[in-house]
Formats: sequence, C-alpha cells, structure tokens
Amino acid sequence: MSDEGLSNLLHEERTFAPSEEFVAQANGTAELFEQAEADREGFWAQKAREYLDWETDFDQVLDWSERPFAKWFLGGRLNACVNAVDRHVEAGHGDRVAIHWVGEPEDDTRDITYAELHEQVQRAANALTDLGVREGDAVMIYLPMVPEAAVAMLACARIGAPHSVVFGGFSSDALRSRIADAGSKVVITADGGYRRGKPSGLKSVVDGALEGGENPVENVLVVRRTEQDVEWTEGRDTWWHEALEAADATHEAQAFDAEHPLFILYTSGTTGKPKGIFHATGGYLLQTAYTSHVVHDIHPESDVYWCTADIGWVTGHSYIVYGPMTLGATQVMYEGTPDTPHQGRFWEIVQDKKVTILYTAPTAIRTFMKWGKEIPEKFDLSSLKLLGSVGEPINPEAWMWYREVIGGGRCPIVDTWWQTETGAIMISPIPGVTETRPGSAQHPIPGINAVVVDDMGQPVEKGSGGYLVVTDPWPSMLRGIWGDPERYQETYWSRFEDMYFAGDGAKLDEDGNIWVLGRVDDVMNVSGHRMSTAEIESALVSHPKVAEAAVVGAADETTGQAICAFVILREEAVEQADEEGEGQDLVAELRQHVAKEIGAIAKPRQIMIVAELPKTRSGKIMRRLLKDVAENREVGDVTTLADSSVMDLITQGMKEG
Ligand code: 6R9
Repeated sequence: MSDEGLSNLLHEERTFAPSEEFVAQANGTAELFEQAEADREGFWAQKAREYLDWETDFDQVLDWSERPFAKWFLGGRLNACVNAVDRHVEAGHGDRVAIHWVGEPEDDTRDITYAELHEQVQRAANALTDLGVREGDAVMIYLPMVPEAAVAMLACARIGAPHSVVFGGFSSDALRSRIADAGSKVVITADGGYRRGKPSGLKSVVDGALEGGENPVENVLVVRRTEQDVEWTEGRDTWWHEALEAADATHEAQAFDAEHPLFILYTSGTTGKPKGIFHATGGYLLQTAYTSHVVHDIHPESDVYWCTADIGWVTGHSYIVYGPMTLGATQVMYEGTPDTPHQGRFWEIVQDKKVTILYTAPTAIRTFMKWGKEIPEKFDLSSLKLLGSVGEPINPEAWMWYREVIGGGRCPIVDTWWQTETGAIMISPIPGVTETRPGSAQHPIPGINAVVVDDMGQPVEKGSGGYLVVTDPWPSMLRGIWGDPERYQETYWSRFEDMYFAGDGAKLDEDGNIWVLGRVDDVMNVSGHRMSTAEIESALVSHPKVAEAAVVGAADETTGQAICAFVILREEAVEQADEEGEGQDLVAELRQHVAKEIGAIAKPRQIMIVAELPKTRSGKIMRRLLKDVAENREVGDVTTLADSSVMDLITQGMKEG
C-alpha cells in the first residue's frame, strides 16, 4: 500500500457503536476481556469446559516448556465429531437443521438435520474403517461444496484420521505432491462439481494424480454429484453412496488425546513447496467454537448462519464445519458462484433462508459493489443481524458499502484477522462490545495477545507501523508443519525472539486500533487466497520455453492483488516467437501451463515477456521494481541494480507492447 493510502486509512475516524437491541442479545461481553486479562490460562480452561464435552477432563492447561511447540489441555480426551454432532442429537436437537444445502442449479436443495448428519457420519466412519483407515492415517478429501464434504471431514475426525482437504480448483500435480507429503491411503472425491452452470470433472483430476509413478493411495471413494461419466479402476474405486449403504449405521466413537492431530491443510509459504499446516483436536475445536459464539454471535436455537468460503480453505474448516457445528448451529452451505445463474444469487439465498449472519470476503464485497446496489436492493435482507469479513484487508469504502447496502445500516461488521496457521479468529471486534471502525480489525479478542512491533521486536507507538506478532501461545495455534519441525521454527519463530511472526505488516492508529496491511513476505493474496510468488515462478520455469521468471502481486481493485509474471524465454523460443510472431499464443500457453501445474486459480492475470530481469549485485530479483511496472507507477530507486538500464528496457517494452 502506498504511503498516501496509509495515511488516508489512519485518518478514518468514523465509529459505529452496536445498537442497544444488538447488545441486549450479544454473546460477547466486556467481562470476557477482564477475565482473560486476570488469568489467561484459567480463562481458556474455563472456556474449554464450557464449550466442549470431554470424555476425560484435562489436568494441565498449557505446556510451553518445549517452545515453540505448544501443548494444550494435557491429559484431556475428546472426540471432535461427537462434539460437533452426537451431543446435539443426545440433547434433543436431532430435528434441527444442520445444513440448508443450496446447489448451484436452482431448486437443487437439501436440508440435513443433526440426526441425519449423525447417521451419515457414523456410516462414513464405518466405511472408512472397513477400508482399513486407522487412527493417525491421513485421508485426502477433494470435493466440491456438497454436504458430503462436511460428512467426510467429521467422519475422519471421528476415527482419529487427520483429513487433508485440497481445494477443488487445484490440479493433478498439486494433488499428487500433497498425497505424497501426507502419505494418504484413501482419497475421497466426487465425479464432478458444478461451476457456472457446467459440470466440471474432479474424479478425472484424481485419476491424473494417481497415474504413473508410485503413490500410497489404495482406495478412492467417489461421491456421485453430477452423474457425468467417469473412468473406473476396479479394486481401487468405490462409490461413496454404496460404501455408506453397506456400512453399519451405528459407530461407537472413541475419544482421542487433546493433542491428537485433527487435520493437515496445505498453504503457500515463501518458498515453492506448500506447507502442510497441522492442527490438534482440543485447542482448535475450542477456539473455533468460542469465536463462532462471541465473534459471529451465533445463537444456535435461532440464527441461520452462512459462511460463503469453500471448504477447501481454512475458513471453510473453522467456520463451516468445526466452529458452527460444535455450537449446534443451523447454516447455509452453497455450492456455486455468486453470479450463477444471476448476480443476485447470494441475496436471493439470504432472503429465502432468512440468513441472520453472513461471513464473506472483501473480494466478493468489492465485486458486488461493482455490479451495483440495485441488485441486492431487489431482495429482502432484513433477516440479517451481523456481517463478517475475512481473508484480506477490507478498504473503508467497501466496509461502508457492506454496512449500508447489505446490512441496512443496522448490522455490526466484524473484520476478522486470522490465518491457516492461527486456526481461528485472533483479531476482531466483539460485536456487542466494540465500537467498530471501517477498515480496521481493531483488537485481539479476549484470550489472545497480539501486538505490532518494530524491526527490533519492540511494540510500536500509536500512529506507527511495523509487524504483526502474537506474543503468547493460543489454543488453536498450528502445532507445526507436517514432517518439517525445523521449517516451522524457522518460518514463524525466528524473526523475533519468543514471538509468533504472522508475515503481515500492520499499523496502530491513534486510538490503538490494529490495521492489518497485508503480507510483508513473498506471499500474494488474490481474492483472499494465498499464493506464493516462488510457487508460480517455479511452475513457469518448468515450461520448456522459459528460462527465468519473476512473479509479483499487483494491486487490483477487485481481487486485492493480481498475479503478474515477468518471463525471460530460452533463446530458441525467442527466435521462434520472433519468426512466427506468436508472442500472444505463447502467453496463453504459459497461463495454461500454470493452471496445469498448480490450478486455474494460479493463472497470472498478465504475463510479460522480457529480455532481462532487474537484479541486485547479489543476484536477488528486485520484485519491488517489477511491482512498480505492474502497477503502472514511476519506477523507484534502481541504484542497487547490477545493471540499471534493465528497467528502462522493461518499461520501454511495456509501452510498445
Ligand atoms: C483466514 C485466512 C491469511 C492471510 C493473513 C493476512 C490475510 C486474513 C485478514 C487479512 C487483513 C483481515 N488476512 N484476514 N488481512 N484483514 N481481516 O484468510 O487464512 O488463507 O491462511 O490467509 O490473509 O495477510 O496473513 P489464510
């Protein structure tokens, strides 16, 4: 963000206090802050017993002796699936709708009660056990937004098999490396999913990942969704519905250690290799449930909650499956995109299902702004009482639009900062307490200690910027990077002593509010999805015509950042392109290549073929300068370049191209 943008942000002085009506019903209160401050571990211990059912109570809250490896709720044993499903049925809420599922094709809907969910997870747990899945075995899930995705995750949790969900937009190659990293013996997928009115293949992508070479996969369970033709490998592939029908309808769940790994989720880091972030059962379940209660203000008996994230991202894990379900909430799950079959689809769903709490991303909000307020205005949105935002900084303008146009000026907005690594919300307004400020995530929630520090790790003064760090361990913190404890220590705990470095830059305003500004490392944020520059660069360089590549995230009005690539061709390819005048075809070919290597979401918006890249004398690519070009700015200081004429060449080429 430019300095000018920054000072604009920090002059934002509007505040919005919650209405009396909201405060009167709010779950979160000011006392939470006092309690957490007085005795942080005692606070979390009390919350752990309030929000979760333990088969065996814990005898130690936190063990931080092997820092930065934390253990929470030692001695405690519980089952995440029992907490998210069984106990609601036992408490007499079996008839409550757990999921109002809305398919992308209109009128394709299903309501699933907690009792139905209970039967499904038991059958699925038995089916997985029948396939030989045991406690500790990783199961890969590659599914569209269908209820079976939640069932599959919960069934894994039920038998203590950590799930590894991969977003449906990833390619065979991306799947293959994740299967190998986690050593998954079983993959759960679907024939396909709907995307903008058309069925797209998923099973075929899994088949591609398992072709040639060795892999640990023994069984593939296939959910039937689109009924498209699929290839079938006898002895390996089984239909999900047949496996569940054949399985026993009851399953006795066993409790697992609080520290037992619940799931692995891959996320982009600063190097090309994605990191398998893993979370432990007890602390994760606690903090997702607690934040669903005090931040999203879910009242399970009366609210209809809707989180629009995909289950393949951490937001779907924490705020579709584990948080809301542990509370026994009723929620909407939507399969499709916001513009299928029309641009009012989200608002039609809010109206039809009487959604009270909506949790979505700034990129979606900015898209809705672009489409115009006339669209949501056609629908009755009066059921809404709270709005949430997650995934990237929300600019004050989009925040105000969200508040006025969607929230009718009456709904508090919670701008929630957190990460795959933090597992659950860390910084956010508490909606019945905090006076909200457009564009700022504001303060750590009760129980969490986070600050903004300078280069030396000292807290910054009000009005200054620095790095966002978490100063004390928290229940839902990542327990590590799967198979790579050193990388965990190095990535998060080496920049500042004894503090978790999140990778984000932040500012403190004069009132002490935290403004998260975005990544300070080589990770881009495109529509709220983390993409690593290194990962896309290595995909580009794997193309036979590419010699070198540099990728930057350029500011983009809708997606926050957009992927821009600068590519140097191999000599043969340059000659060929000149002769045949096929520069444009080559750009299309390279974009397609990235889609194949990583997935369609990683396709660069722009690829520029250049003769040289700006490098320092030590050979480091100066992405800052490329970013200036990609954002159409005057190019900054080039004095540290080995060859300062390179930037002239690039900008010249841009003007001509
Ligand atoms: C939950 C999620 C994490 C990164 C994080 C930051 C950005 C998330 C934000 C936000 C500003 C917010 N981010 N929420 N930035 N304000 N409210 O998004 O997890 O995919 O791991 O991304 O997203 O840069 O470091 P994840």
